Amino acid sequence: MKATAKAHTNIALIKYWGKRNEALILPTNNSLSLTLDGFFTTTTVDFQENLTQDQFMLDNKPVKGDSHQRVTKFLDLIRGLAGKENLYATVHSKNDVPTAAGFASSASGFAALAAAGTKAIGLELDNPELSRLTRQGSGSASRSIYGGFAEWEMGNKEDGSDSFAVPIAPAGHWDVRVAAVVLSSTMKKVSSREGMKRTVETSAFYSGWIDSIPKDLVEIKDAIKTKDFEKTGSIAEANCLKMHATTLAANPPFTYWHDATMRVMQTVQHMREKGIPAYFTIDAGPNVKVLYLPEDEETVQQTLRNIPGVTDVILSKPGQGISYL
Ligand code: 2P0
Repeated sequence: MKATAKAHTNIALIKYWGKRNEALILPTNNSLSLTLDGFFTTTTVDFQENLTQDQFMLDNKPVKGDSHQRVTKFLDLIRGLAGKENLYATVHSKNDVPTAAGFASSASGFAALAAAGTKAIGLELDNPELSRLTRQGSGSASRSIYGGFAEWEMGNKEDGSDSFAVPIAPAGHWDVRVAAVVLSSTMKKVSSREGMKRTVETSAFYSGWIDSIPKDLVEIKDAIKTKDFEKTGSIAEANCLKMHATTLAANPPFTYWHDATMRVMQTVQHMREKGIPAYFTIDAGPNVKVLYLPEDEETVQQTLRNIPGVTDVILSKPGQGISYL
């Protein structure tokens, strides 16, 4: 009972930042992302009758502790759905996500685990069902089921049955590019889980963040549909700034930005003043992702590489959704 699946990571243009239910991973707002071809996880799940517990290997190394626990808890959900509670598995995962690039490998990781695990145990889930399951491993992973642009609908039911991602436009719809700008100092003191929890519970700006999301979503979906790059980029950049503003108004306050983060943000804004359409977005860490168009690739890459504190720039195109190998 073995299956292998591949999933790509995604970058949120409208951020997921807050949970209304931590156990089920139910968000306080819809989010929207672009799946990226440059960063992916490949996972093989093999359920075997003779095993007495799950085994998890990441990049050929056995994993124990919290990460193993998170995988086992997720496999419990799959076993529950299949009615095979006593069937354990070996899980082999390979991450083609440069950790330094500041992408959470949890998005591609849980999407690949959900796809391979359900197939291996003999479940046939459609994409909404797979996304709903994947969400319970890691929220942002629910969007990685699809290629191109996807929206995670928060839903409003308490059991989470209406909280899953839907496709907005496939990878082939629009060739926008993303540069992952890697900074020399990437230490992060507040995890995204802890950061969003503290923000929901204490930030004076949290209600403003939530109130602003519906308009951002309507406008960015229209901009994606009509391939309006300036509009897409400016909404994404402003949404990112709002998310990060909530952390400054939390108690205790915190920020994911470093000095080099600010330098990259200012350089991107400066590129725009020079006529190059480029926009930034930042997740729960100091690294910056820059959206640009293919014709500006050389200029954008060179400009970003010249910023003090930048150690690498990794380029990516829109990526595909889940595939089975
Ligand atoms: C996002 N982030 O929309 C946002 C933007 C970080 C900033 O999703 O607790 O690893 O596993 O649901 O998905 C990071 O959070 O959190 C994240 P869990 P996840 O991509």
